[in-house]
Amino acid sequence: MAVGRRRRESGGPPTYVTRPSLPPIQEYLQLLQQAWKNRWLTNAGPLVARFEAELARRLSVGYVASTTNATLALQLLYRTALPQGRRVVTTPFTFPATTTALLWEGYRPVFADVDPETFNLDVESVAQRLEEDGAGVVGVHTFGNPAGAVDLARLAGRRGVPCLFDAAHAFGVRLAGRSLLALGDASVLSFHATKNFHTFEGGAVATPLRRLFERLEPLRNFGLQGDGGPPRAPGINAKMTEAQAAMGLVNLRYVDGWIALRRVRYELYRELLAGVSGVDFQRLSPCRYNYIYAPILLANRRRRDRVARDLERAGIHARKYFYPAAHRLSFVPRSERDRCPVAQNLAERVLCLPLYPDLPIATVRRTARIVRASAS
Ligand code: T4K
Repeated sequence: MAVGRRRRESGGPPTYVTRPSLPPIQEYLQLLQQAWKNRWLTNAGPLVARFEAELARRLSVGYVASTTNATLALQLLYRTALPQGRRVVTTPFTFPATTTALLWEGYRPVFADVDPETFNLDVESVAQRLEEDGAGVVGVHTFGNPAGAVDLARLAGRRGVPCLFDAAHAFGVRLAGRSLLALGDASVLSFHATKNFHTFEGGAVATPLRRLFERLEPLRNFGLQGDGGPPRAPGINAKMTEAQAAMGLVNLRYVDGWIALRRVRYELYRELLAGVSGVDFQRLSPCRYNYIYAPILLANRRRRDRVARDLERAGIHARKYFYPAAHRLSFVPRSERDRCPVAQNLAERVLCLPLYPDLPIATVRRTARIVRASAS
């Protein structure tokens, strides 16, 4: 009903914030035929093994454990790397999964504030919260931006606590020629359909640390060690299927091209909105970026909501990622509510514009025109 109304008002189909990138279906079907031939569909099949090996090579990281989705990957990683039941310092400016996975695993999330320009954790603020008995840090490369990650890993190293990254947005990002996934103890990638690289649903833990990988890897398969014996730790079912891995293997052939197409559209937004009063962009660290989202920062909440409404009327569904900020979620302890004014401010001002490889250039121009008219 709502979609039908939007179609009429805009005179065409709606423009979503993103659309899954799709390879030629024949290539996917060819790989699926292998699964049919093998008659092997899940539980560490050959396509999953091949996908993990290709990912590790492609992302220049020692060990990769694929999973059903990134949320379960976060849970497995937290459980493996963080001391049970303790306080963990993390960011409020993120998708709820970063925080809810901590809660599901019985940790207490405590929030540090973020940098107003990069949107990533403010290292000073993290240092302060670590003082209060923080047992680990979970950073996020927000919208793929690696800003501050090196300093965060260094700080955690100095304090002797694990440093984990929710790298759900960071597929393909490289920093000073190195994989971002080499930083810290481990990182989690998301291969959800809406990401720049996907396996329908999917995720992975990537780590340079062999021992961490060896402890985590069996947990995604009920804790079974593959020796026919009983589980030695309470695992869960977080296995990737052959159908997901097949999608990943085909998409690996196309992802660089898709990123290049995203880049053209992202840079066009920047060009068209440069100097517009009341519109700012996230400050990206110098890196090989992946152009996964196109966030803009409006002057205040009222303007942000007005721009979103005007776009919506034109059939363009921009998204308020990430509103509300995680420290304001109803199930987070009230004592965290007033701690992070910068994150709160960002949550009220950020709007993600449509961005995907085949987004028509004319739609980028139309979106930018509406933003220009509505933002100031
Ligand atoms: N950590 C961070 C920092 C994350 O951002 C996320 C997920 C996670 C962890 C957890 O990762 P996973 O467990 O999901 O692997 C979407 C995604 O579902 C979610 O993966 C993502 N972050 C988040 C930022 O975005 P929604 O609720 O905004 O999705 P939805 O269904 O509204 O889709 C967005 C738009 O995409 C729609 O308006 C239309 C379009 N779309 C979507 C799907 C699924 C399509 O055109 N086709 C599709 O198949 O959460």
